[in-house]
Amino acid sequence: ASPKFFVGGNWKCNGTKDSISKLITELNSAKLEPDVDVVVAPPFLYIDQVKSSISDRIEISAQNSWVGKGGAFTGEISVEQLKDVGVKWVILGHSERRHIIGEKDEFIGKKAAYALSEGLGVIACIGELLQEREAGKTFDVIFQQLKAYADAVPSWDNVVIAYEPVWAIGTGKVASPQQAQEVHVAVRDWLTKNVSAEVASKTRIIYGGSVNGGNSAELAKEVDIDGFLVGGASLKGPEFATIVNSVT
Ligand code: G2H
Repeated sequence: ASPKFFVGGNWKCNGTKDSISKLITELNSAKLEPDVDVVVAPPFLYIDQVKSSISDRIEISAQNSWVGKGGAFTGEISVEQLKDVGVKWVILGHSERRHIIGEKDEFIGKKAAYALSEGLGVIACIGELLQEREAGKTFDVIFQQLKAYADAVPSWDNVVIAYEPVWAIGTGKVASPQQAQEVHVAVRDWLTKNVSAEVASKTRIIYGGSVNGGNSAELAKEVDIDGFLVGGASLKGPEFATIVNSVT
């Protein structure tokens, strides 16, 4: 059987108390297919507001977490604090953190290991830049990113891998279903060879990068696409529900 479909909404650095309240009302009244894990990742500041008003049907993710126990780390948020307010997941290794903030593979691996050891699920992002794809280095890049997670994590039980080609993020230029499927198969093969066949078959590999209500159904037909990480289109409740319901 294929692993359970997983759809995450990454709200990034968007929203106000009012717009988020409207979005929650939309999400709470949307009809969501039951056999899908649905997660939203609000900005830290609004997590409490979301947690207290969103349906229990939807779990909450953070968009980042500190690499170890909290303390004197100005501006950071610890895994313990996230758990305290009811967060179940954290997105790590997002390309915006890799390429804008400068987070490196090893640091991301450590963050994943710490979050998992404390019981959070990790949405572990990977993905190549346009120039890397054009240079024929897509697989080298994603295998190196996968290795950094594999070297660090104690177990893959609570990990969802998000393949997000950087050239498709927020650009409106979605990967074709075939392009995404090709990489998802390569990720699964890599897991078989380097972790285990069991982890390869159980781990959800979701696609992110300009997913919307108009392209999710085609993408979801691909055998190795086990869900989506959605940015822009997750800010609209009805459209996000359409993406959730594209499960096949
Ligand atoms: C990729 C995605 C969500 P968008 O970053 O993580 O964003 O759907 O806006 O391309």
